[in-house]
Amino acid sequence: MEEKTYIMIKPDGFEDTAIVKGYIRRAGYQIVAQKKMRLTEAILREHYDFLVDKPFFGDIVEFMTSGPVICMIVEGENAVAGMRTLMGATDPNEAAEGTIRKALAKSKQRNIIHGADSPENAEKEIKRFFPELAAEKRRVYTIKVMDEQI
Ligand code: IDP
Repeated sequence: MEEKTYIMIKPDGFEDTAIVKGYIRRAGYQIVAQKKMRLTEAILREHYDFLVDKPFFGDIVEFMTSGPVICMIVEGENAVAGMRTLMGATDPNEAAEGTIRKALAKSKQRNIIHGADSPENAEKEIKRFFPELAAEKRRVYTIKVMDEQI
């Protein structure tokens, strides 16, 4: 099934943006929208609402606001589950060979990349990080936002 997912390169992956995009494209997915952004604590409280009570949440905010992120909408056959597989386990020590986190991530927290874990969350996250698409009054899933060189 052709679907869209929300992917985000975290601040520790910014320097490796081209490499990460290479993984995504070689796996057969298309990056149909992308932008560089700086996150705020407010958006992280929404995005990681299931983690706000964890003792390490402050570290997550510090890490995720420490530099720019690359927000992407990635499209393809079973993109949500497929991208989760390509990313690898949260902890790079547990990630399978050939995955992005195995190759590039440093720790369970500094793990390079985020990917939505269900089609429902993908839709929510696309709306959260690409609110300008809703304002376009076109279907978010058919628009190509920008293809700037990053
Ligand atoms: P996921 O990114 O693989 O879906 P989640 O469990 O949803 O993993 O956690 C979201 C993010 O929060 C992780 O990618 C990681 O950056 C951070 N995180 C999760 N668990 C821990 C932990 O035990 N220690 C430090 N950071 C964590």
